[in-house]
Amino acid sequence: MFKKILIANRGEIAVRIIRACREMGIETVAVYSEPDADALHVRLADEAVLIGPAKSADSYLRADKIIAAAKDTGAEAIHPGYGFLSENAVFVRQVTDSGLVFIGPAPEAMEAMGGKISARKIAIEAGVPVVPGTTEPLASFEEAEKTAGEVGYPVMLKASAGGGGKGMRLVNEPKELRSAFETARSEALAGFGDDSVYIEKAVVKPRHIEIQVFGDSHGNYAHLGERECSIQRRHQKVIEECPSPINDADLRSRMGECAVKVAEAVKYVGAGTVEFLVSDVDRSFYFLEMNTRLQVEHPVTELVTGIDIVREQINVAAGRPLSFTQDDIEMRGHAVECRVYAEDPANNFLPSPGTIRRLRLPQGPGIRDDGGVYEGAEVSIHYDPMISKLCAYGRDREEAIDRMRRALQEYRVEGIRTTLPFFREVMDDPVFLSGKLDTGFIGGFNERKTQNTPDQTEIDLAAIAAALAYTDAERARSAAAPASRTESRWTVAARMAGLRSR
Ligand code: MV4
Repeated sequence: MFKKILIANRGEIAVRIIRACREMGIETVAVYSEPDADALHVRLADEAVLIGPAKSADSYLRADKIIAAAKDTGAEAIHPGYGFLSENAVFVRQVTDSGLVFIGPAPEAMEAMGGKISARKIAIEAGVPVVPGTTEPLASFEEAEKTAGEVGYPVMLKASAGGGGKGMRLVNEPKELRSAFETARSEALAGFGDDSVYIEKAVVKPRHIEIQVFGDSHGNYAHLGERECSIQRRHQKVIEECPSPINDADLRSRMGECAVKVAEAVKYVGAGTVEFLVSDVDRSFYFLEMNTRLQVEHPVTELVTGIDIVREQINVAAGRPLSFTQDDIEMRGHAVECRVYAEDPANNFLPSPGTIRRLRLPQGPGIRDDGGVYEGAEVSIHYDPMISKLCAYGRDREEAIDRMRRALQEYRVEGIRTTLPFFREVMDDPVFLSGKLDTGFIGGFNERKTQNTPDQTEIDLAAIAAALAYTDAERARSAAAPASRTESRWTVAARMAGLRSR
């Protein structure tokens, strides 16, 4: 087992990994950029190495500096966390060529899953359902037209070099196809320097459900159930939960088996996540892609299965077998995660950097907050503005949401704006509470909000109506009392409604 691990990341995930190392008796080395000198992960690590200025390209993405820091401090392994270099096969090779262990999959597995087309081909060969469509880029509009006719509308045109929702176009009927095809190609060329586009049948209002998988270097594989990740904003997950409200044991085992088949196909070692689109119509599911890293939302799986995913990653990287078999895995209870961001929901979620003047974190039954900040900490503009992942665990979904609602009320941050008010509203949203989620949830939530929020005229009229009702009551009372100078009812009403009387 490693004696010392370097964490090549920052923020809450660096803190999370340091905690796992500490519990395992492993020393930790943090790396940090100049603005992160006082960051929580630097404070918690046993050692810390400055690797550069604020810009990620000059610090957290500088493979040479990270590897040098590991060599200089005698760290035997590097944990990349997520983001930054966590899915960079070149970095993995540099780490292993330097005689260090990369805590994650082999570069070949990373590369096999890195390209969407190659990942699709692997899934097809593994007998895993993919969305019907082409696996090679379309050679012509005629081929697009032919395929669309075969799979049926609506279809989705996707840029081969796209990803994360970029370079996708939904086509609902044949007459739209030609212009959509031309536009998709020109956008792909402009966006990614590669105009190749492929076509799939569109899964309408899909859920995004992902399966946590694990492989070790002894040929063992297992899945840790699913996570519901349909609540996304601009293809960024916002709220995740485990298990999915629609998954039952049968769907879970079928999706889990498919996820394990994909992992086996690339001899995957370590923690990975296989993403699926799930149709609410018939609960059919389709392979979307595989993420070859630890996911932000891993805590909800940890809470429901009891498995410490980071600990397993470290054990597997050290050559140990998985500490569990598939039969050991059971889903118990329900967990929900809210990604708390330093963004202003009242201002189109614009980042809200600054100093956290006051911070009160929620605690108590069923609450876990994986955070990377403290009172007085700076939320920088240089990096992802997530300040913590608030998780609530309960015996079932209802209890988990009750606890999340209570925790969101306790959670206090002053000095910056956060997405906390947004989550407080979602926890009372009838569609969210129903569990009938799909990737269009946030769009629908915003529409419901707009519909239920009266516009200013309605507010003024309500105020005047209230004032008139009040003056009527006043007049009735004064009619019973001695005569006195009575103002016109409009003057009184205007005064009551806070409007200047004309
Ligand atoms: C789709 C789809 C419907 N049908 N493919 C979005 C980003 C990338 N992961 C793939 N995405 C989608 N692919 C077909 N054939 C709907 C989406 C999609 C989506 C998927 C998962 C999570 C959020 C999403 C938001 C919009 C669209």
